[in-house]
Order: sequence, then structure tokens, then C-alpha cells
Amino acid sequence: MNKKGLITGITGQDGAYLAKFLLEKGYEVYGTYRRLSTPNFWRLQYLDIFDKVNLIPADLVDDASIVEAIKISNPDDIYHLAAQSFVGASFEQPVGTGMVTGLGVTRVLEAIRQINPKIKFYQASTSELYGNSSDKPVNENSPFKPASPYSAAKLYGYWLTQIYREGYTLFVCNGILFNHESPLRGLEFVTRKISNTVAKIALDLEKELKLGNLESKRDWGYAPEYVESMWLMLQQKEPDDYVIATNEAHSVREFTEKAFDVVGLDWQEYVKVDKRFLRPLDVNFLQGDYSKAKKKLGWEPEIKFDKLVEIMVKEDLDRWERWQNGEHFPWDALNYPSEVKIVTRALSV
Ligand code: NAP
Ligand code: G4F
Repeated sequence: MNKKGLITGITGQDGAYLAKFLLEKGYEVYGTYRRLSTPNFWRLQYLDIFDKVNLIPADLVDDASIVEAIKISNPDDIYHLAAQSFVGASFEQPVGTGMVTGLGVTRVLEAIRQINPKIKFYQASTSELYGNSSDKPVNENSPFKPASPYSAAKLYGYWLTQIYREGYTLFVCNGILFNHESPLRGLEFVTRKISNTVAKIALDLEKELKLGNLESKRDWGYAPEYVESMWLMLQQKEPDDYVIATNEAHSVREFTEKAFDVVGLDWQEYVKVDKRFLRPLDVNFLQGDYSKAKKKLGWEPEIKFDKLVEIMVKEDLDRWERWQNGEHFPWDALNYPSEVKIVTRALSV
């Protein structure tokens, strides 16, 4: 019989890629989604897997819906990816982020404990846990120092996962994933904001790109490769925690420069710094040492920085060209408002 995997947050970037990966491995795939007034399945449609997955409505603030999702799917493995995942928004919705990104983990773990403690569990932990603790590569033993409501909520989820592992001997793992990007990345995140706007500028559909902190550095990898590591963690004999990264750090400025290079334009002519995109507190540097994952999981990244930027810009360019030619396809960018229309607290500081 096929194994069954339940993905919370299947409509997100990682959820969609993981669903595709598990389907290719022969899994029966279930995913939770939120009931929204406008359907939000474009990533599953874009990957051509919408008809191949089973969708269950559930919200992380509603314990009953999580219990129901687990009972309906009766999974071998749960990949807990659902979260309010945007660091910037966590400063605007600090309480909601705690309820969803933090307490949501406990709700899923507790449902597993009560319904079927044999279910294996993957927790989407993050490099944001380290915050500004180091300007060197960090590993599984490095100290944490969260710098946002998001990362504090994720730190809570990280510890709950360890507590359920030790306290109830559940098979649960923390994947401490560093930033991973793709053409399916949400438009609010800096990489996709850049690739999408650069593509529009190249086609004369946009005039400028407004960004915040250009100097912060991230360890950016390619999302389709990162979801494989989630599955690998659940295939091991013992549950454990792993850093997944490229061990390279590049600045937002470098990403921007490379992205404009892809379309043959000089970034300095188009980029403006806008203080609305600065955060009350930012993480300046993140770089991950993934030696443990390489040794124990046999996992290693292949797509590095230059290639990643190229993939993202070329895909957004292709989409806008197809749209100009009258083609219709599932895509987020058409409905995304210019960020200038979004009023946040930062406007008044
Ligand atoms: P994403 O694209 O923002 O997807 C988040 C998913 O969570 C979406 O399916 C979203 O549903 C769902 N969700 C949000 N609030 C929910 C709620 N209250 N109830 C149920 N579902 C809810 O994030 P991602 O990039 O795929 O990341 C996946 C996970 O990995 C997240 O937990 C993120 O924090 C973590 N992570 C990401 C990275 C990265 O670089 N991408 C790195 C480390 C860790 P809607 O589609 O309805 O909004
Ligand atoms: O793309 P970002 O919003 O991602 P961030 O904050 O690193 O968080 C992402 O990665 C985490 C893993 O480390 C995940 F846990 C989390 O869920 C999410 O996926 O911002 C990256 C950097 C920040 O320093 C930000 O201040 O880019 C800087 N930045 C500069 N201008 C900007 C902008 N960020 C955004 N979103 N928009 C800007 O205009």
C-alpha cells in the first residue's frame, strides 16, 4: 500500500514542491488549505498536480480542524509547513503570528500524540532562530537569538518539537532551513519581489524597484532541492534536527545587481531605498553550515546563488511575456497590488 503524507500549508511555496516530490515517490498526498474568499491553488496548478492531491480544509487556530485533517488522511508522515511565514508581517501581527506560527505546532503535535503517536512529524524550523547571534556560519549547536515575533514563535515551535520527542518519544524532526527561493516564492519576499519587478522593468511595465535594507545577507538556496531534505529527515532511523543551507551568504544588494544583469540593465538606475521596507529589527547575516545533513542525510545543494537568480528572473520574464501575448495561466503576480498601496505602521515612523 502507498504511504500517506499530510502537508499542512500545501498552498505555499514549499508545500507545493513537497507535494510534487512526494507524488513522484509514490505517496498518497493530502494537504491542508485555508478556506479563503478567493481560491489560492495557483502553485499546485502551476506544477500540474492540483488534480493529484487530496485537499482538506483546516486552520492552525482551529484545533478541531487539525484533528479532523489527521483523522481523514490517517497519514504515516506529517510535514508541518503552515505558518504566518513573513517576518515583516510578524511585526504588524505579532499576536496572530504567535497563535499560528507558534501555537499551531503544539496543536499538531498534541493531535498526533492523542490520535496516533506513530506518525512521523517534520517541523519547518528556520535560520531566523539564530537572529543576530553570529557573523560566521552556524550549525545545529549554535546559540539562538530570535529578532522578530516570527522567529520567537518559531523558537517556541522548535522547542515544543524537542519536548515531544524527548517527553513522548515521538519521531519528530526540526529542519532548520535557511532561506530558499524559487519562481513559486511569495511576492512579498525580497528575492521574488526583485525578480518580478526586474522582469517588469525589462518589459517597460514598471519604472523602479523600491527596497529596504540592501546590506543584509542571506544564505539563499533553491526550494525544490530543500524539500527533499524534509523527506530525508523522516527516512532516518532516529529523529534529529538538521541545518539545510548552501554555506554561502550574499547581500540583497548583490541579488539585485545580479538580477538586473540577467536582463542587461544597470541596477543603480532603477533601485530606490524606501524606509517603509525597513524592519524595526533586522537580521543582518545568516550563513549555514550543512555538514551534518551532508554526512547523515547525504543531502547537498546543487543550485547556488548565480543560478538561482537567473532561474527566478528568467521565469518571471517568461511569464510577463506570455501574459503580453494573451496567454492565461495560474499566476500570482497579476493580482498582487503594488506595495505602494499597502499601508503599514512603518509609514508613520
Ligand atoms: P509560504 O509560502 O508562506 O506558505 C505558508 C503556508 O501556510 C501557506 O499554505 C498558507 O496558506 C499556510 N497558512 C498560513 N496561515 C495559516 C493558518 N492560520 N492556518 C493554516 N494554514 C496557514 O511559506 P514557505 O516559504 O512555503 O515556507 C514553509 C514553511 O517553512 C513555513 O513554516 C516557513 O515559516 C518555513 N520556512 C521557510 C523558509 C523559506 O526560506 N521559504 C525558510 C525556513 C523556514 P495560504 O496559502 O492560505 O496563505
Ligand atoms: O525575503 P525576506 O522577507 O526573508 P527573511 O526575512 O529572511 O525570511 C524568510 O526566510 C526565513 C529563513 O531565514 C524564513 F524563516 C521566513 O519564513 C522567510 O521565508 O527578507 C530578506 C532580507 C531581510 O533582511 C529584509 O530586511 O531582505 C531585506 N529586504 C530589503 N528590502 C527586504 C526588502 N525584504 C522584503 N521582504 N522586502 C523588501 O523590499
